[in-house]
Amino acid sequence: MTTVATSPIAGQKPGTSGLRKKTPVFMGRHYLENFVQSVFDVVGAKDKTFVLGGDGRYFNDRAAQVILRMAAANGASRVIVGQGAILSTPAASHLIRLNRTDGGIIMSASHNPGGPEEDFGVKFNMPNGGPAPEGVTEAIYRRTTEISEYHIAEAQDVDLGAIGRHQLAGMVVDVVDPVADYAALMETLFDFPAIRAMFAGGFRMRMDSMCAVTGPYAVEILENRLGAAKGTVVNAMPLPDFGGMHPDPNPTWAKALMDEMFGPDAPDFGAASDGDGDRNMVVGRGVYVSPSDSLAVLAANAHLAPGYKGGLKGIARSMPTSAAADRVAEALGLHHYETPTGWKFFGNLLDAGRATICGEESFGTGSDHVREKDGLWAILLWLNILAVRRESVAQILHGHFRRYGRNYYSRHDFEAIPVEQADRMMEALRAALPGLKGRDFDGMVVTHADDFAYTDPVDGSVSTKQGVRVLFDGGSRAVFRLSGTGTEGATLRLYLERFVPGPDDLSDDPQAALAPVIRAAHAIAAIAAHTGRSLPDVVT
Ligand code: VG1
Ligand code: CO
Repeated sequence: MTTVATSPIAGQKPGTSGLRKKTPVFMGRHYLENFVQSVFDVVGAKDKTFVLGGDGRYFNDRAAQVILRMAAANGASRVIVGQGAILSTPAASHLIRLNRTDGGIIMSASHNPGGPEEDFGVKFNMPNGGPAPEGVTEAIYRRTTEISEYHIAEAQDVDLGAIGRHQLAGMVVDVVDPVADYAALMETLFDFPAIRAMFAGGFRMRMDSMCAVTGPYAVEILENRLGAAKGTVVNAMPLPDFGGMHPDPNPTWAKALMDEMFGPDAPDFGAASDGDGDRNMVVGRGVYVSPSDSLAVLAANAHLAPGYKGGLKGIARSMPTSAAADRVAEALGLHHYETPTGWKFFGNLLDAGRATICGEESFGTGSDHVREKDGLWAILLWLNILAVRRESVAQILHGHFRRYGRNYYSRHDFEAIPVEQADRMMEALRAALPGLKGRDFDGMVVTHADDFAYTDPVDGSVSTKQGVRVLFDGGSRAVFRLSGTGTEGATLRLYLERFVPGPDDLSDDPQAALAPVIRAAHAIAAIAAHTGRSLPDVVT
């Protein structure tokens, strides 16, 4: 064992989901080591068991060896690692729970591009399988500012390609199949025979794994176990640079899938997932399903899947997510919850049995089967619903709007804004909040404006400054917040929503339906004046 003297490195503050930095930063002297030692200092490693895996991006394999040697030197008794150091985020969450471990370390920067000049990330998940709550991430951050040494074993690499038990400086390393336990869990939740029969009957699907971690999972589950045609899953091989793709499942980055689903020979159902497999985009033939609508449809139909036939305990959504799911909860007589952005805020609700299904507008949906959002889970639940209802995605979606009304929704991202400009804009916006109520922006009258704060109903912890929301007469809304996952400048996220009850006489173009809200939002925040931007970089 070696103890290495080190000194704090600035800027290791974790964001919405763990710590993300440029790969060269992570590969820099003592950087990864400082963060990992800070995690072990805060959560304790002696005699503990952890899960370890990542999304396969550049540096994943090297970082895994470093983390294993550090776990050994810090006294951990056992680490369960996905073969090849691969684990999707939901599969890691499941392994943490299944093996009753003391938590896990997941190497991923999720949807951020991977490669020598792109992004890397590390996050710690708790024994419940979920992302560390704010209190723990803050403690880890504080530790990185005072750290003076880390511990690492002097040892050769463990052969992470070989499934089975290995030894590393007195610690057990169990290399496991990354897919098997996860696939078995999915079989307990969904009606595999019904979905298999649907595929056997000619149902066609396209799954775009975007050269990220879901490839092996999707091939095993969709093609091998459910009988989808060979080749249904494309970009199925996880690559260190994601094949140059941006593994963010949205219409901009999953354009090839969108083109196919809107093209002449479109399959019945299309889906894509992100870098670490926790998010999903769902597309029908000629119809895009917005993530907020997907959450609402899944919640309304979950009882059709065996794992949820007893009904739901409650539904939770992040604040910027549209209120479509709230309408379903109200119709079902269920509690609904509004949390800050980031899956860590759902953990207590799931643990306490207050919510069964959760979702975010950013293509994340999941349930209490793990403590992370789960891309393939959402795709399988959609397949289960399609198999039972025997309707198309478009029919299901339109039926849903007829019954519950429609929450038109879009998110506009303004990327790589100089941090000072973005901060000044948010500051000015916050200062203007008290005077906004009652003001009329071209027919859009403000009924309420605040900076979202959340009190966790289970442990009472309070999170403030979670995004500025401006509500308008008639159920429209604009939300402004800065991203906590970017690694370059600031990203402004502008979330736009407009509710139309009953029969829908608006066009099918959400941007057109939202035009008055978009205009009001720009006027209120003076986005162009502060940032020089009047058009977003990414629209979802
Ligand atoms: C984004 C999304 C948020 C999600 C987070 C992590 O955060 O908006 O909903 O939970 O990414 O997702 P931000 O702070 O950039 O808006 V993942 O799949 O990238 O770990
Ligand atoms: Co992700």
